[in-house]
Amino acid sequence: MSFHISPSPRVRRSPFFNSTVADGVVSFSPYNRMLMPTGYGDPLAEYWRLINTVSMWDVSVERQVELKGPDAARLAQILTPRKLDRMEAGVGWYVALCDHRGVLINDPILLKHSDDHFWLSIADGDVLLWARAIAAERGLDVEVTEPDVSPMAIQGPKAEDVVAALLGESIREIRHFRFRPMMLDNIPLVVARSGWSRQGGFELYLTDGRYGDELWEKVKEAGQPYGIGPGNPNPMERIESGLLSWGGDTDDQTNPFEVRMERYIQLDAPDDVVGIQALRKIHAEGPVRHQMGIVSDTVTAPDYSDVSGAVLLDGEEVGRVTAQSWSPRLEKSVGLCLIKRSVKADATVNIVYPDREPAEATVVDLPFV
Ligand code: THG
Repeated sequence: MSFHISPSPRVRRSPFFNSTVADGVVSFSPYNRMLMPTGYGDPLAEYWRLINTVSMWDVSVERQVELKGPDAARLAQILTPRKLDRMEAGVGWYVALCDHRGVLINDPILLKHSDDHFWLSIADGDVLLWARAIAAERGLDVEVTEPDVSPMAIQGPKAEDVVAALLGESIREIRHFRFRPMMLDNIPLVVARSGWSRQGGFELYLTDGRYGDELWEKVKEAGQPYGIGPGNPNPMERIESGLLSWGGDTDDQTNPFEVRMERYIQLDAPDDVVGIQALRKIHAEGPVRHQMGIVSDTVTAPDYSDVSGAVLLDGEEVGRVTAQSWSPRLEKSVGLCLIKRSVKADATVNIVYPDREPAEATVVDLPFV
């Protein structure tokens, strides 16, 4: 199979695009009308680099939706059922965005710059349209835009050393999910301790896309002594760690209680929060499904790619597998599923795949590692 993607203004380019190509990217996935690198040709090496040393990722597809103006804090609160009144400037919070049905429509990190300035660092979805529409319908005085901001993630046990070599020892003081604006020579950044892995690390939000290739080079150079190499949000590690992939693990009915986000929902959030009434009702009635892990001894072939299938209990379909991969640390095939709440840990189920032999699996609690 060999094909290419037609160039078009509709497929937006990451400021790191040329660098990722030069470094040998072999696959992309569409995300927020951009291309996210998803591999450099050696999935196992990329996985172990993240676990043992340090990996650098072009995650500029995690676009920012900027809320700016007197009603920015009001809009942020209306958009999420996590209570924001105690949020300080300089922190990021993981939040749920829900629609009026209480369905999870995105799971961004909300970064608070000041009382009238926020970023929603979004997963794959049209939050810009959504936030603008809600702001206009509620008559709020706030500008909602997509600024020139492109995150790069540096993840793994050596990430802190690399970022310290790059930006100085002071970065070691940045606590989990905190951020600060910094200059790297002439390159403007917002530096945060965060990222979509459980191996620890930082995200450098580049705030001027003209410096993409220059930043990539500098990170590569600073990371050389630590064995840095290119990677991407890693499907094996994130399944082992139980990190949510919105749009993959969720469907058009999924509410936050089903995907282990209950600690980010406060039912006493203000009554004007979008979806809060629906969430109170769902909570009172009890959510129907839950996200669980599956472990299979039947699937013994190392498979590094996501696959999906139907989950059957005694011949009856009780849900879907949403992601599955070989786990190099458990040396087993592991996966995530969204299944009926009545099906609990230790249940033995059958997975029926569209394109391979069915397999037996055991339902387990998350995370795996
Ligand atoms: N970084 C940035 N933006 C993003 C992501 C990112 N936007 C899209 C997507 N990823 C958002 N999704 C997540 C999901 C989980 C976490 C971060 C972003 C995460 N969760 C931890 C957990 O679930 O335990 C910690 C949450 C917490 O401490 O509150 O890290 O990766 N810029």
